[in-house]
Amino acid sequence: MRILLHKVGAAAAALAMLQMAMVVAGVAQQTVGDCDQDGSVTVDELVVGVNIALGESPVADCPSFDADGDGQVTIDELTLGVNNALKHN
Ligand SMILES: [Ca+2]
Ligand SMILES: [Ca+2]
Repeated sequence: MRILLHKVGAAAAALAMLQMAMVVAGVAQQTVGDCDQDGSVTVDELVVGVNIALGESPVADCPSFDADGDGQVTIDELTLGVNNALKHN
């Protein structure tokens, strides 16, 4: 009985680690600046990001530009978006 409990505990721990890995992978897969989640960053999406950075549009217009989730789009996040646009075009 004790061995069985030990195995159940190990399986639960392994499952928890797997779930965490999947969450991390999901975050890593998100492309910064890809507003419509189609896998590429287009020029119009970059314009949306610039407008958010300038405070002329709300972050809600393209939350994928806010890579660190602080509610603002900064120059480094715009740069990530531009790099992603260059990668996919
Ligand atoms: Ca896109
Ligand atoms: Ca941010």
